[in-house]
Amino acid sequence: MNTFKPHSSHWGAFSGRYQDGKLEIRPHPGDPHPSPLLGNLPAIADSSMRIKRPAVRRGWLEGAADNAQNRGADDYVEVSWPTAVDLVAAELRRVYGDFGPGAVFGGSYGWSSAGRFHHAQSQIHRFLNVLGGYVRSVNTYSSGAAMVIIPHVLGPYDHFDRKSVTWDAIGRSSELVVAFGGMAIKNADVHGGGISAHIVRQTLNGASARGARFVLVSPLNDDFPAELNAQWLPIVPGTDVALMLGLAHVLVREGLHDRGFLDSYTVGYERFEDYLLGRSDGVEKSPEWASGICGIDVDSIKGLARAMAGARTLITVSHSLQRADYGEQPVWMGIVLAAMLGQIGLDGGGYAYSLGALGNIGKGQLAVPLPTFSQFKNPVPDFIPVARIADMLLNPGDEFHYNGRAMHYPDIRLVYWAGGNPFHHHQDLNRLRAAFKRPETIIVHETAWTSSARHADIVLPATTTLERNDIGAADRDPLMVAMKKLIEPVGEARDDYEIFSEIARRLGKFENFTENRTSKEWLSTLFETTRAALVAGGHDAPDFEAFWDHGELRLPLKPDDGGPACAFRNDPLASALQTPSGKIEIFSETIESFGYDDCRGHPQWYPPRAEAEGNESRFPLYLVCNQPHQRLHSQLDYGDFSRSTKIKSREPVRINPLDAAERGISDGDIVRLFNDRGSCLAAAVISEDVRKSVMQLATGAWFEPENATADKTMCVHGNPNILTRDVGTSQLAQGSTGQLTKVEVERFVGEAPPVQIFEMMKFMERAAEPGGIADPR
Ligand SMILES: Nc1nc2c(c(=O)[nH]1)N[C@H]1C(S)=C(S)[C@@H](COP(=O)(O)OP(=O)(O)OC[C@H]3O[C@@H](n4cnc5c(=O)[nH]c(N)nc54)[C@H](O)[C@@H]3O)O[C@H]1N2
Ligand SMILES: Nc1nc2c(c(=O)[nH]1)N[C@H]1C(S)=C(S)[C@@H](COP(=O)(O)OP(=O)(O)OC[C@H]3O[C@@H](n4cnc5c(=O)[nH]c(N)nc54)[C@H](O)[C@@H]3O)O[C@H]1N2
Ligand SMILES: [Mo]
Repeated sequence: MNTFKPHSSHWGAFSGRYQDGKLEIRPHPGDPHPSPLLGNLPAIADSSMRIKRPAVRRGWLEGAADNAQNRGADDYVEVSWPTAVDLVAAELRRVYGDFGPGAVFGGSYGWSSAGRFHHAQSQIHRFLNVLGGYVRSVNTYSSGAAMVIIPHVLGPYDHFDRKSVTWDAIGRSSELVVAFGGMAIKNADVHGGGISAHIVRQTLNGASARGARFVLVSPLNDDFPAELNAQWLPIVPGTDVALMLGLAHVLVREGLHDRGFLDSYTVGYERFEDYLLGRSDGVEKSPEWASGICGIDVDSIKGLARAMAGARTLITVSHSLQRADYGEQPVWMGIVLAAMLGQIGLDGGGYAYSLGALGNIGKGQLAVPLPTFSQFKNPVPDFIPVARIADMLLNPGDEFHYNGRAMHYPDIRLVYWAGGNPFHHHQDLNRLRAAFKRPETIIVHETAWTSSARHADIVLPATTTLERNDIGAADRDPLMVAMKKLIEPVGEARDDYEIFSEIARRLGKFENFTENRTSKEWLSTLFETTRAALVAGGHDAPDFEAFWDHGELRLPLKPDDGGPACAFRNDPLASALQTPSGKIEIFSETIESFGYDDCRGHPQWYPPRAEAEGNESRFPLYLVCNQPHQRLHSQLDYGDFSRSTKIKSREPVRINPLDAAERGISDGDIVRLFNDRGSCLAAAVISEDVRKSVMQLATGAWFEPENATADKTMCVHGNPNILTRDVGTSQLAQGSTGQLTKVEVERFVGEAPPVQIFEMMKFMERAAEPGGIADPR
């Protein structure tokens, strides 16, 4: 009889037991609302989607001329581990030798898995740094625009992401929470690195029972839990800035704005007010003006503005708002609106960016550092904003702008990825397919045959966390977990650490990479950082063996001091913000000095690009491409819970009844969504919870091209990134704009091409090991 052993994941702590060929999962007993996403885990143990052996794309292996054109459509040849490692080592030696580290792209963006040591991003970055470095990526798909605008106008991103308004403060003090983009409970199911207690639902309900009111500004009605009875303002997507300006206008016209706060704590309000009242551009941003853009009626705008001025009000702005054209603006304008209300720094009031987007945001701060595997230093100065990958591969040498700098795209020969899925996360997949034909070599470590693996030249099978021991711990979560190995490696899968160690050995860098430690030795070494801090703080501090035997360790939290915003309010000189003026920058001289036409000195309204281009008549529907409730991104789309939500094997797309009726679409129909960039099939779900003229198709259905050799192909499964635009938020941040796009939809007539992505990969015979490769040892 196997016993249940502790483990952890992005979607919760749990214990697991593998017996009779089945993995059983029990959520952590301390978790008040365990996530249903745990239901995707058992498939890891037995899915045909797991990569069993190293595999090499045939065209690359044979060195055929122009073979890169066949990426995404080629066969794979399984090879032995020694051969695979030799191939990778020889190719790295060639590229580093001939072109240097500036020709290697190792950005390798992605969530990988929980676990402080076997964290694929840390592993690959350390490995590439040992070889001399790599071109990196900066910022995230999550928060690309906010990470650049917030430091200019409020201070370090970290301060306002990690040390902002807490759930405790909302439970205690908020009277009105106005959530732009909502706080969908499904999003708080996950947190990168682990989450031991899902508390968002109970906190919101507690505040509601105390009498707090909630307003949901969103094109979807389920971005707040239903039981909150939030007031739903069904906004036209991409128009929050117009609504915020309309609210600000009411505050000024009715004398409800806090002049004292604006004078003491902000700079540049006057210039913004010139814009707001139309003195600078002749357009008053009145509620009537706002209503015509955002679709919320004038009385609701006026009523909300007055309510906000008359209560302890918290404004939240979700990540999703800034993952769109000019995404810097709603983040900034939300800050300005909160500043006008004068409540920034008050308990349960003011402004919180991205609260609810992940389960641990808004929890307390840990009082001790977590174990961290050093990535070493990267000497290569070149980088891209993360979502500019296709631009980089397609346009080496071209100039682009980022945060006040003119930069050039590097010339990339080799791409190395571990722990991310660009064919999940990137926009305009037909364009990404073209971009992925450019490098000479693409190497991917993956656990499963994702679309990114299917576009690589060398695919190395990685273990999942279930197949290895690790330490589970995450920012803002007090539970450290002894993640114990639950199953044997599937097929010939190996840990990323082991794979990199072997390649490093071939390249004479074994000691540099491993410091001569085994995985097990690394776990106890890394644990020491936290243990030493516990000792120094006078806390209980077990040694590694005791922690491992016990299975978990509770870490101390810092007291909730309200964070930098509260300190600034209490003493604006001693605790000045880390902005050029030391205050909230309603006008930023720095940003103005960059001279960008798509992000100027104060927040303002820009019509979304599709509207400006006049595409709205051919593609009249907004598509909201948000995070899936049934999985984390693309991870475990082959898992039981995710697959249980498919309809006729397709991803569900929600459509408003009026839009469906206009097009003769019924519930359960297979439909085709399309625009100039591409198309996909999905299954219609008719729902009143989406605003008229809006559809919703979550991200993460594994991309399956109808025709892998065509330049432009349809996805038969329902991946929205075949439709989204690959363009940066603005020249300031160059963030991803994947949340929104415009499309048309029709009922699919005839026999729909089958979804085969979850069928077993077909291989050529395990070929005779390729000759002609000199053994580099
Ligand atoms: N249209 C649109 N696109 C979006 C978004 C959107 O809102 N709309 N959201 C964006 C956002 S916010 C994000 S964060 C990204 C997410 O994009 P990603 O983080 O790239 O997505 P994941 O599916 O989590 O990819 C992680 C991959 O790592 C693999 N993996 C897991 N553990 C290991 C391991 O131990 N070793 C190795 N080698 N591999 C491992 C998994 O199998 C999986 O394929 O998507 C972005 N894309
Ligand atoms: N279950 C689950 N949870 C997740 C993830 C996941 O993959 N699965 N991914 C995690 C990650 S990496 C991140 S970064 C966060 C992302 O956090 P977010 O980006 O905030 O999450 P989304 O679900 O993409 O978007 C939230 C909601 O914003 C609304 N919205 C879209 N456009 C607009 C708009 O123009 N105006 C307004 N007012 N609302 C709009 C949509 O209705 C959408 O449901 O989620 C995290 N949580
Ligand atoms: Mo994200």
